Amino acid sequence: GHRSGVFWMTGLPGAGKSTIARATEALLFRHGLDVAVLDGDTLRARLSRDLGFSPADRHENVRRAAVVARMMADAGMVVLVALISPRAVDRTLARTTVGEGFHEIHIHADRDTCERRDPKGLYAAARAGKLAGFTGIDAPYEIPEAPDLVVDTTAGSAAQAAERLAAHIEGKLML
Ligand code: GGZ
Repeated sequence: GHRSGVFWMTGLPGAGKSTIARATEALLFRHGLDVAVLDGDTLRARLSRDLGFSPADRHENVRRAAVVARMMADAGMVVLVALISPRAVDRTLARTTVGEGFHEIHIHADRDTCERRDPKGLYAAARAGKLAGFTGIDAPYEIPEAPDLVVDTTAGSAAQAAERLAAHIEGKLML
């Protein structure tokens, strides 16, 4: 198919971005869409190995992801981008870079919930002073002011969140 769009999933570490992106990808694939996930973890291991977590490096990380997402959408794909992208100004750059078909999705859980989940132990490492500049502890996360959709992951399952996101996406695709 040629139905395309970029669905930019921003949120705190541990909010559920990667999990929901993967579950949503599976749902959309079953519905016959060409869909791909650009995940912060994977991008940083491949495209952005030279980048760390300073504000400037996060900015560059977001910029590169937006460029790649745009190219994939131009090729006819539904692109799910799962990046913390903590700064509103960087997300605005992503919106501008992608252009038509950009949608901002806030994957929301409050910081305490994310910290309790701590899937990779990074909140604990940050609390212990072993990881400086960790988003939510000693680096900022700016809550999206006017996202296209907020997915609250504190209530309900990841599968339910993915159903909701997939339904939203299917109503927003460019033809
Ligand atoms: C935030 C960090 C940090 C710091 C390492 N701050 O749960 P994870 O581990 O696998 O996903 C997080 C990932 C965040 O990369 P992004 O590319 O999404 O970030 S950004 O959009 O801000 O550029 C986390 C891990 O990297 N990680 N150190 N200090 N997350």
